Amino acid sequence: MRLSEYFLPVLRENPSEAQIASHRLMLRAGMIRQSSAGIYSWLRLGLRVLKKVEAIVREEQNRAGAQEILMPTIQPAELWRESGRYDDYGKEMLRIRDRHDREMLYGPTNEEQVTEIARAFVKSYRDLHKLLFHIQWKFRDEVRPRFGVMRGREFLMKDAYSLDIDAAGAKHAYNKMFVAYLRTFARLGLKAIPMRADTGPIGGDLSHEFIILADTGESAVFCDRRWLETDILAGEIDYAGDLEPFYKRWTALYAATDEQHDPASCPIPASDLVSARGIEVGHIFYFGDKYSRPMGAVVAGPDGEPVPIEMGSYGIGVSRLVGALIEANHDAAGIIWPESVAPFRVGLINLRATDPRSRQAADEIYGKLSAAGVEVLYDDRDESPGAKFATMDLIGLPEQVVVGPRGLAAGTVEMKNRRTGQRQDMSIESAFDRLVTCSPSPHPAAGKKRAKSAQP
Ligand code: 5CA
Repeated sequence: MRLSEYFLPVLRENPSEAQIASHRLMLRAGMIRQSSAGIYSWLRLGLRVLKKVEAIVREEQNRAGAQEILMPTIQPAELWRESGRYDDYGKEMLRIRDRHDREMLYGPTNEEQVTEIARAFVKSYRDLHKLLFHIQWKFRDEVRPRFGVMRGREFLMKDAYSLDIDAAGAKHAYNKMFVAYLRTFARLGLKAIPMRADTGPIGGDLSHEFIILADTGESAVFCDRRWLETDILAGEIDYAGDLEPFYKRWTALYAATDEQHDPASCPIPASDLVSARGIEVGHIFYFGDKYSRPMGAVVAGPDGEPVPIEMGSYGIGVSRLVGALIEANHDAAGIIWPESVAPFRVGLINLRATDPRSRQAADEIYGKLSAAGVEVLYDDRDESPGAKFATMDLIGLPEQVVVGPRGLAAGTVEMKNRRTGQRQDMSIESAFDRLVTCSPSPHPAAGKKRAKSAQP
């Protein structure tokens, strides 16, 4: 993509309304535009990242055996009256009336909607187990929307719902999502730590929040330092097998949010304890028959007896993750995207757009990289080198290739790694080789055979 044609409305000044790095950088890098409090348009660069995050979330849901559907954003109030949550949910729920004066609402979550689908179609224990998910916009009229997409009113969530005949089946489903979440966040380059949590308006008695560590996170968290050394992706996962040992292993390591942590009763010595800041990016719940019983989602059990479906729900804040990724990956100059979600892998800078030789060389590199399937954003604009460097650093593409008359005279271009800051002059061929042959390897999990080492 040529920057001269691309819609990238970067801001030179720091927007005054942004209090945290991710909000400031998303506005400055032209990723989002506020529409009203907590509601945003996603511009080109922001949407590219959002879609990449969404794709990784989807792949890991599929891998765990979850099946994608798409439920509406607007739901009938009636369903929420059946579960008893219509009044409980309070002012966070946006209530709407249609032209026939029917009460509707913009879904803050979808337990009721999925329970309605289950009761319509799932009639026998033989139809279970099922794990359904969708990736859909939610609306919560938060009292204090803030920090950009991190606490929005309209936000994109992946929410999955499990349907099982008994508690053992439901726990297996819970474990599947537990594992899938650890894998999802690890693939995004984030260290996510599951912590026991309150169930709030969703309900139930088993729940974990997944919290990623970031210096600017909203809440204080504490964890065993061994968490920092874990490699979730090293092990093979058989989702059909017994996942309880995996669950036990990852819940045995101490981790607690500020509210739950009590230094006096902490089970590990202070020398093993890491104190950090965290952002909640996922939350999973097991709530049994909380919705199925009042809503009549009942199946025939093995002896024909009626059994309410055992359920759980599993959320990931997809749009929040874009902000969280920036909180965990930035410096004074801007964003530093992990390879897995970078909007483009390479930023190609032509330092002298008016110099025919530079232009020809940069055009050629751009053409070859694009043809080789490398995602390149090519700064072909007639701007000062300083402005081009600043824009590239701000938008945080992992690799930069700088083409200019001086280097070309010596037969070289400059490669810069955005994260390490390391620069290296190299021939065009070597740069090309490095970018094409060292393209991010297909994720280890994409292969069929994986090492067993990290299995408990
Ligand atoms: N029904 C359950 C699970 S599907 C549920 O709604 N859980 S939740 O309330 O914890 O939300 C799931 C995830 O959505 C959270 O972990 C968080 O990452 C994200 N999220 C929640 N509220 C917001 C918000 N206001 N802005 C951005 N993301 C949010």
